[in-house]
Amino acid sequence: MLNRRNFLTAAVGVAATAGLAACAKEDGSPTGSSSGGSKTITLGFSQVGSESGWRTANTDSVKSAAKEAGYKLQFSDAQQKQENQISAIRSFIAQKVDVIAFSPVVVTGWDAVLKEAQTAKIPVVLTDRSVESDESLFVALVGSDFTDEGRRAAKILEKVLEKAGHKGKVKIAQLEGTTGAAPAIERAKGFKEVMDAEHKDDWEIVASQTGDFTRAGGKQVMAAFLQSNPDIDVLFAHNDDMGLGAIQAIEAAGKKPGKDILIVTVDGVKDGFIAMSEGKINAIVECNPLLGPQLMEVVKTVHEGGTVERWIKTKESDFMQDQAKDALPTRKY
Ligand code: GZL
Repeated sequence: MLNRRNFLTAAVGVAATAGLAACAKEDGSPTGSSSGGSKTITLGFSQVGSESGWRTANTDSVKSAAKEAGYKLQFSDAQQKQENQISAIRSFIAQKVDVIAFSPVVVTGWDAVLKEAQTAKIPVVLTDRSVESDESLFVALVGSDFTDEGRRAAKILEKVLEKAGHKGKVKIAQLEGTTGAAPAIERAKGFKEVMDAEHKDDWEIVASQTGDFTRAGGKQVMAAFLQSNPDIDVLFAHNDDMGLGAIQAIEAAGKKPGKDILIVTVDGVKDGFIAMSEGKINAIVECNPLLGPQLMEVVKTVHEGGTVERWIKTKESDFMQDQAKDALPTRKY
């Protein structure tokens, strides 16, 4: 899995390559000059899908930022299928777009199509999620550190348990994101890092399964968890939407979410904050979807042959239940 060290060491080589790639196409014609040129930049963007409130906010951010920047946006929704993303990227190559950006639904299986983009001298920018690929095949990642989000979820769970006066062993159910997706892999890894380091003797993950980042998935899997583990103390859901689905299952089982079962989720979408203000979610680790403006900055720089940082991280906070009401009016997504 890609990490900050890998990104930084590869920065110089890749940025230079990207710079060259961004300056010339097959026939060597310039794609844009240092003055930016008059040609409108065409950006091909392949989006994962529309599986969650986070994804909707992310799509809105990319579309509005492209409009604001005056770029021609070719947008494709892959409905969470990798094959749809690969064919979208191939069609962007055929259309000879200036830059390709995408949020990879899973981490593997991209080398072939990214090599085709490189051969076509079209720079590729990753947004939101990373890939396990040859790092020379893309210019940068604009997105969050999911491993750190997993660590933050474990650390804020410590505060939630203390506030709830929970003593002794802690039985944890984990709703994982889409199998093979960077946020699912890395949030689980970060959470486990803290568990192994600081809670070897008192925390135990008694059930862990993917809910595919959807409300329906969260509800269905949580109902099954409750059948086999009626004494779950905590739910760690890799996103708010699965947590919101799980709340329905917890209530259907006659239990109180946020009280009988303490809940920590990741994202910070409005519905998550509303549930938190109602006492049903105990804490939220923010994962900022509003990547559009940062992406357009990267697209402009790369198109003009400049160099960019390999990992442009988003700023994020964490919220306890008692902060929800005050934060709600200013939440942007
Ligand atoms: C995280 C993003 C994840 C969100 C989910 O950056 O990839 O995908 O956490 C979304 O809500 O489905």
